[in-house]
Amino acid sequence: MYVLHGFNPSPYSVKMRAILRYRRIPFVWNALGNPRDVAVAAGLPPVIPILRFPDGRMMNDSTPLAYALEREHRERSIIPDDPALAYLSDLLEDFGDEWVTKMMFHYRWYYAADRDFAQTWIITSRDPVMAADKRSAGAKAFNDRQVGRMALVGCTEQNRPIIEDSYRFVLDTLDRHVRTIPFLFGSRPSLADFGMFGQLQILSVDPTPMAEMRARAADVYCWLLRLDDASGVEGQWLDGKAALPETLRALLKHCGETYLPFLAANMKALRDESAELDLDILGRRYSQAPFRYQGKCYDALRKKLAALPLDVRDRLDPVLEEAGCLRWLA
Ligand SMILES: N[C@@H](CCC(=O)N[C@@H](CS)C(=O)NCC(=O)O)C(=O)O
Repeated sequence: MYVLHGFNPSPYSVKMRAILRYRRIPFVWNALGNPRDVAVAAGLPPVIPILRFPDGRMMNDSTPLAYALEREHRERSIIPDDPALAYLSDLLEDFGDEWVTKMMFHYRWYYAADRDFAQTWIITSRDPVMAADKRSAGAKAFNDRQVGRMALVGCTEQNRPIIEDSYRFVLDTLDRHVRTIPFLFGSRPSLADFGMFGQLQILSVDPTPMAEMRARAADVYCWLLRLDDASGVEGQWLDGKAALPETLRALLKHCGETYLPFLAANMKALRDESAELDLDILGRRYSQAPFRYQGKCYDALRKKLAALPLDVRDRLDPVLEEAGCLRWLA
């Protein structure tokens, strides 16, 4: 049996749990104690979730984990059959994991109502029954640690309007999309759906972004409820040779205006060993310190595109070009 060590307030944990459920892979959801300790004890990077395979292997990092499951299980793959759509799914998954996460982190730790709720959610996920003084000390320590990390991930007062505008754009566009097509790439969910799901599921619980989502994009809220356990879904991929739906093109264009230029500026800052990157995003100045992991993400996206056969590139490049993504990826 697989064991998934994670916890409910963690976007990447609920992402992996939804993948395992959709794929009908039996697993135990182990959300007790501090799952981060499980990673450390296994000699893995200290991030959650961690998946224990039936043969005892332990692994973390949700994207490589999703691909490891693809190698072990053929049925109910979350990678579109068409290699051009598979690339777009990888791109939108990464956008979810690495850009939408800024929205998740910002809303959770910026507004007082969200900070208060997050403290309760996190502390009770570790231990629901704690002595009052231990509970408030633990909640405060976690709050202070996360608030102290906000600038590190770009969640600053300066960047706030960009992050909030981008949240509203994603909500509006996804809302239109799921009214016509059940999931991003057809009537079955892709890796991209799960990447977006992880972050948006948390945003659908934390009070400020939840209110915004319910008022503005109720269909997205309902899509999240469906995707949390999609074990009953049997669907088809979109035809990779047909024109992409307008809503997908709009999401890609947004990625080309926000996340991809950010990745390029981040890479340049890493190479130049600069303390800060800054660039214009959605008409405003965005800055933060460079982030090494996102340098790896950028490299992976570029290498994946470069490795695709020419006949796939002939179909994919015009789509990426029209969306303003190609100049960042090729
Ligand atoms: N790229 C990783 C990211 C995992 C991640 O950042 N997890 C967060 C919690 S959602 C974490 O463990 N952060 C470290 C910490 O809080 O100490 C993935 O896709 O799984």
